[in-house]
Amino acid sequence: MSAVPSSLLFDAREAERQAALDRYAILDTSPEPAFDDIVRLAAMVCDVPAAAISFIDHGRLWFKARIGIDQPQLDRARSLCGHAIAAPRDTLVVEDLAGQAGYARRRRLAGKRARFYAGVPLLSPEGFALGVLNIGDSVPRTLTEQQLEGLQLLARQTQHLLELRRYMREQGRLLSEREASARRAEHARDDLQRRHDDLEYAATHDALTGLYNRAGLARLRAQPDMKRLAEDPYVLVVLDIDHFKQINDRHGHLLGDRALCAVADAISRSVRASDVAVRYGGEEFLVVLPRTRLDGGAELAERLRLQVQQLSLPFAVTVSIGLADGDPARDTPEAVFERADQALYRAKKSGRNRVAADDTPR
Ligand code: GH3
Ligand code: MG
Ligand code: MG
Repeated sequence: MSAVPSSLLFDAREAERQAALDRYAILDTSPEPAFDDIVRLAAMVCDVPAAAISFIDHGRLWFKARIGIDQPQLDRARSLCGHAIAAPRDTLVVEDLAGQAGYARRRRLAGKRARFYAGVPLLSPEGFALGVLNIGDSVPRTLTEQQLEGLQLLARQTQHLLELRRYMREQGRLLSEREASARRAEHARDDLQRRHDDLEYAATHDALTGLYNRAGLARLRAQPDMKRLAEDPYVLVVLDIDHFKQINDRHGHLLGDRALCAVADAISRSVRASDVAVRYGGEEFLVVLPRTRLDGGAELAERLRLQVQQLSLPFAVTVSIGLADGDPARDTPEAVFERADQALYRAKKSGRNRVAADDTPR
């Protein structure tokens, strides 16, 4: 088995390191007080003018927080931090750059005025060196043991901060995903409810006139407040357009439809909010008047008859109306309808365009 060239291994690890850094989504973000505080503390503890939290991103060194450093980023090849992460477990301390072999090159690397440098690598939980907490000075320095430990503790705090920051971001992302899916579910529920309402409306209303249809009447009768209303005496009005077949034959079906709508509108205008108007058949309508006596129902029916007669249509339209009163304690709805229908028959027979009230002895 041939050995893998070490530069390839390095490249593979470097790609993983870079990927680990990218997962923090911290590069090129705005300054954050918690990171600024750590940098200030590092400079105070070590008594130096310059300190930074630096991340090594491809070919550059980018500072999340810095004091005593002018540029927001540096060339990676020209920075000592780039070297500090080569040994992720170790703190790199150079007390005097001038005392080192190759000082001229290091001087270039660390900045023109730099003589002192110390950097603690910042590690991800998997052990990748993401960057460095580093300090520097323009004069040679020796850190006390306490200062070195302080710098390392601050590096550890920076790592905690990075993990916390990533966790918070992840939680924020999950939360907004959850909110988005809750919003989607709510929209879907509203949509379904709307479609259900539309279907329910279409099933219970007459498409031409907008009045209730038979199914709508049945549905209404099942409703609790209607049930309560239906415990009291009521009047049932049955209304039929006169010679409607002739209207259709003479003026066409479309004008016939217009007449139907005009009659339905006249009914809607004449009734109270608690009354229920239904298109019961082709040109037949029902009106239920809760808590009404026969004479009151007859007055409404007469008003309605006149209103239809006065409609402004290209031809005359009249209606015949029959009505009967019902007491839920004694009468079935079918029996009341039968009596109202009989009255309507009498209105038709005695010349149409009139109102006839039930007069059967009870
Ligand atoms: P009467 O005075 O005895 O009630 O006579 P009529 O012609 O009104 O009664 P008939 O029952 O003979 O005719 C009703 C007509 O209503 C027949 C049918 O074509 C028409 N019709 C039913 N539904 C509609 C509709 O939706 N639109 C139109 N234009 N006509 C309809
Ligand atoms: Mg009819
Ligand atoms: Mg008719």
